[in-house]
Amino acid sequence: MRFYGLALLAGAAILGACGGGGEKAPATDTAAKAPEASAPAATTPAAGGAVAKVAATGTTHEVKMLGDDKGYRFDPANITIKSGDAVKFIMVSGGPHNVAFDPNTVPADSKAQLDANMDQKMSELSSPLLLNPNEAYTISFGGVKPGQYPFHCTPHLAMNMKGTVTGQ
Ligand SMILES: [Cu+2]
Repeated sequence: MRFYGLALLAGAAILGACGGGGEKAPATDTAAKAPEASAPAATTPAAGGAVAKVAATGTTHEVKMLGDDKGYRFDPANITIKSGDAVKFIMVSGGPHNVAFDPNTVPADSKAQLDANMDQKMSELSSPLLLNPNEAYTISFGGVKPGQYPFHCTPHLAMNMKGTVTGQ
């Protein structure tokens, strides 16, 4: 009985010693080095001739983006706004949808301003894709001159998903 107990104690002591000795490699070495390099570079607007975004000050008009058994469409497709208003495009069904103005048809003297007013663009005058219902993308027409601004949905251009913002 007594030997048995001692043996257990000795065993525990050895296990304890082993456990303590096993911690010699500090865990911090490996974790520290990886995720530093890719800190997002601050996107400062280009220096020469860059146009600053102008926030909307007027009404926000809503346009739904739809795709169902009636086809792919903006609703309403044609809207009339005042300079300084905003247009909020809301993904309803049948996405992904986006809003893209054709650089060739946008009035030349407002192209840079409209482009500057669009956040997170995929390319010039082209919004990101909206994937999920109730996602929305708002474009300020602040500083954008009166005129016709035809737009389309890039994924559904061939299905005639188009509209026009008329600025007054
Ligand atoms: Cu679409």
